[in-house]
Amino acid sequence: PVKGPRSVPTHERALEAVRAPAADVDGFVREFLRELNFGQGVSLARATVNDQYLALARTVRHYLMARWLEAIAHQRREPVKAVGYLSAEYLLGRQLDNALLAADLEGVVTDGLAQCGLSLDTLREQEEEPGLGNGGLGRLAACFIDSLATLSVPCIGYGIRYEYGIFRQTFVDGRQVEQPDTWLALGSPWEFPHPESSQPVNFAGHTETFVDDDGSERTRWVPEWGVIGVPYNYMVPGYRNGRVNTLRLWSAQATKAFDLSIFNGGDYVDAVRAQTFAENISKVLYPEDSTPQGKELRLQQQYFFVACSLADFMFEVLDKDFDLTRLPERIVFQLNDTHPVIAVPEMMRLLVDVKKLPWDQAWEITRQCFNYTCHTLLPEALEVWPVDLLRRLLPRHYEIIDRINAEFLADVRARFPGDEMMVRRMSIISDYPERGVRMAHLATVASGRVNGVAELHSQLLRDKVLPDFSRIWPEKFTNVTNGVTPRRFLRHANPSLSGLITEAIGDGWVTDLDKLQELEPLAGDASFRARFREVKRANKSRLVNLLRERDGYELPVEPMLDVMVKRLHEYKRQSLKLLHIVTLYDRIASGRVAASQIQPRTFVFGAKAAPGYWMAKETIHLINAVASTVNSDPALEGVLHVAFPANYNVTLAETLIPAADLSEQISLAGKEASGTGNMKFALNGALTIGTDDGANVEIRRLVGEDNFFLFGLLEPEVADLSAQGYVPSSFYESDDELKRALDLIAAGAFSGGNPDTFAPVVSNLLHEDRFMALADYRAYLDAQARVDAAYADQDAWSRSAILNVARCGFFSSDRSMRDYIDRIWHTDPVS
Ligand code: B1N
Repeated sequence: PVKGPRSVPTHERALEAVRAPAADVDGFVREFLRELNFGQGVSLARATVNDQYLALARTVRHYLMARWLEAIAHQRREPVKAVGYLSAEYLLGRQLDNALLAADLEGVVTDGLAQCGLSLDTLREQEEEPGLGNGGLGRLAACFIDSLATLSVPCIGYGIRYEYGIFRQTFVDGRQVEQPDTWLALGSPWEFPHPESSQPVNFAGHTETFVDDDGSERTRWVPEWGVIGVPYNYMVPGYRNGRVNTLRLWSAQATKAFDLSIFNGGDYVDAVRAQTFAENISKVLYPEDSTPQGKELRLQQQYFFVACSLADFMFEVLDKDFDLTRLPERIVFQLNDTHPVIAVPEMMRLLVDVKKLPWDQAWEITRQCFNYTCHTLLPEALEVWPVDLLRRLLPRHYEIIDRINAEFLADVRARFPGDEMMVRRMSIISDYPERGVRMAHLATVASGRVNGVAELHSQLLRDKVLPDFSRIWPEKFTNVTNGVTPRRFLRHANPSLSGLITEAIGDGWVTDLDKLQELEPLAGDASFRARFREVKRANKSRLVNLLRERDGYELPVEPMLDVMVKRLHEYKRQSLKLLHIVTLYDRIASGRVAASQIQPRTFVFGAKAAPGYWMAKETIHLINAVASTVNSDPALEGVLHVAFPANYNVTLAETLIPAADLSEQISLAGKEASGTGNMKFALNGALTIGTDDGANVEIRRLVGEDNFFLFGLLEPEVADLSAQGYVPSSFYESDDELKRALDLIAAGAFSGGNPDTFAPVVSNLLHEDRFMALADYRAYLDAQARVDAAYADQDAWSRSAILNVARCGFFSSDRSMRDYIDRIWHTDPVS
């Protein structure tokens, strides 16, 4: 019962209760101190930095809360079709600055904290970033939900609340050592747990048929065990538009029934162990990137979050009695790679077994609700679940997949009678090397649209990865080139450049990045170029300071800053970058070139290797070894430096990218699906040295070939060379500098004279070199010589850099979202 004066209608009082605090300094200080005293339970005098940070975060939340509740209420009153983004990863980065930017509170907060004798700079450093993703795929999901909120498109992001995100990387004697990421340890002020909206999730057991009340034969799943999914909500604020969407991450908990039965059995220790077992499901993010982990726990994670999310949307967000035949009018689920594809049989199970819809009708609904984005081209990276495992863990889902497959193959046979090879190639269930469920095939069969993430990738996806599918369903396949959010990666990360841009063209670019085109004439303005160079220099000195404090590097500010940051993977070819550095070192060390003749450069690497990826970890060791040799050579002081700050993450990227002059995007052509780091660098005024791969192709086309350093084999040439039989040692034999560089590493020049240390890396390049680093070495060095020559003319270089900024508006994730909306989702914004 509602207490209080009757004259105030309930709904008005409810609205009053969520009115935001006054957005001025006094209003902020009052609210902040209230949070510190009553929320955190400390006085200002006794508060630790962590207390202050937590109170600040909660205060900032208050400013967004009314909008959030309104967005939820509005969706109930006047529902429109929403996007359900299903992703096993969200690499969010720090939340505080993003929220301040969205709510336009930075000025008020800076002044208000100053009145309390505190500094925003200190407090923001206290935040542990939620690293709930590995790399590009997880960061893309974070950019997409940011853009949807900014476009006022209703979206629920669904994922997993990993207790441990991507590991914290440390180096011990130059080798990677992983530490657990305890991002929740000091409190997590951005999340809202909702245990009352928990969802049960079942596993294992068997299925049985039975005769229903109406006389029809049905199947039911009798599971063996289950867990509870507890949702944690996060605000996803749009940029100054009053829209706040929701990110809902699921955490696994033991069910009461589960441990009670064991408690009652008297075994307390077993009961507690059972709890641990259940809660393992959301314990840790798999640290694999661009490769699947075929582990049972990973399949449990996938089904866990997908089952929670579908039930949440279908039975909580929608009314329990909603007519599910109209489901496609209310939701469109986007499958972020194959990780959530088990959602397809789960939806069929809900519709057929739980809601008792006829199979064909359920299939019709399901097909209208899903679309699939593929993020890879590496055949070994496509998920295939062993039939035995899937059947044991999700017996009913296996039956459903089997029936989907049977009906699909019947269709293929009808269209292509007698072509049993084609049937085998297309089957969702493969027979070889073991019986397995090909998740990409299941996704393609069930989805309205299938897209790649850059033009080249989408074309190769059609022609090489799923050629039979694109032949029977050409209209299913489309491209949506990736994008990055200009809020975090330009406006927030690069305040100096943002200020310069806004001064020149106004601030409309923050939500309409095509406006950057208006900078184009300024590339011809000498005084603008000079100011642009000042900005770059200031960003470099900000980075040099950070790397001194964070990692103990002493780096000069003047040299060209050459950056390669991305996951460590052979296909991305950090080893090719190393061969360039070793060659420069060797030219000087051998006296072939005087140090004074070299264009000074500082190389920065940032890269985590999957803990089980041995060759990647050896490469990290080699980068660190080359760095310490180069950095300790007095002859190279001010000429060549190499920095490899540990634990590259979103937060470090925000300082690194704005400082870069040169962006390294050097994957073997046809291997990098898109890349998104490449976009962030160009947008911040770095020039790219890159292969004809992924989104590099589109970046080069847009910025102009004169403002991009292209090199290397083209994708068809890679295919030809592979077909001929690639012999890496032939390149070693025929290129003296390449031979010298590899010999230097092999001789122990970077390992205190020990030839064994890096023998495996050298031998791998010489005899295997799956990604043709040696074949592209000479072209790469030639392109680097062009870079040096171009950089010598600083004025011309900054002209090119400004043109990169001016022409990269296309790579806003706002544009990517508009493409998804127009071509795939057909959703409308809320006014
Ligand atoms: O997705 C990014 C692309 O820009 C990159 O080119 C692409 O490599 C990346 C399994 C992946 N593809 N596949 C993954 C990540 C985790 C995992 O467990 C695969 N990541 C990509 C965004 O489109």
